Amino acid sequence: VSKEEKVLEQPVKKLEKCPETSPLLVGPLQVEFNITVDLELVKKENPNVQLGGRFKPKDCEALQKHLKYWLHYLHPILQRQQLDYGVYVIKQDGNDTFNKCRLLNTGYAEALKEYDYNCFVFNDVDVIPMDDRNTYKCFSQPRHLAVSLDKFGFRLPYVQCFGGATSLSKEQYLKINGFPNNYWGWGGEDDDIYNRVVSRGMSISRPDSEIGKCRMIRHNRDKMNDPNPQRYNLLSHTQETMNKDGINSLKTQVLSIQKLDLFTMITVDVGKP
Ligand code: BGN
Repeated sequence: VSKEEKVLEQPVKKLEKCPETSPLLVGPLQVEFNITVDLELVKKENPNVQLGGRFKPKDCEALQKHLKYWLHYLHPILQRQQLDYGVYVIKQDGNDTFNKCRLLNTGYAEALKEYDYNCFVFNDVDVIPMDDRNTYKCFSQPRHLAVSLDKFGFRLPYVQCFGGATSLSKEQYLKINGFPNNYWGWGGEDDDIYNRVVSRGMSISRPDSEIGKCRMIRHNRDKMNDPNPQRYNLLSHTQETMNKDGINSLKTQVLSIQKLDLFTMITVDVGKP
């Protein structure tokens, strides 16, 4: 997930440069001169190009700063864990209010179209495990992996906490009808998932607090990810809403699937609140 939901007191350092090799490149292109070109259409298809033909990448620092560290640490860990895995980065298109669970649900559905995965780890791009014995696999109960975050003083902030990085088998995920689609902005969606898990008779499994240590990359809150004032109300109705709201009611549009060197990038239109 390419937007994050945490606010931190520390000032964020200056934005870093884009990587030497852009992760967005697709390689060989078809170049033809017998097609009609409509400049109005070229303009529409390139909405980020400004007057005078100016362009400046704007999500570079997020993509690169967080994802680059995640890939650097996780790929070796996942291989040492001898997992049969794939990395999918699910990015919300546009600049409207963030909807994390729609992205996660879309990632689940798209990954399954490519391979018969039976386990799904949902990892915030800014959360990185500090011990490779924290196995990124599925357990007999849904697993909370990010149990001792540095930003919470390496302690679980509350027992129902189920955010940062979690794993659910396909069966466990389907049992809770996936994740809620109606949480916009920051907060509560992870607690809703917790409610779903418990209301289906499951419990949360966790590594111990030493093995479960994780670091979170410090950053300011993203634009369009303000705390959701509706989260308390939504959370009090999980039981009633979860059967009709979830993977069985997901309505997002996949805009692109890019196979890059170290991950598959899926860009998604999640709609608007
Ligand atoms: C909780 C948030 C979670 C968030 C954690 C950690 C809510 C719902 C109302 C009680 N839950 O308070 O979404 O992951 O903090 O930051 O705000």
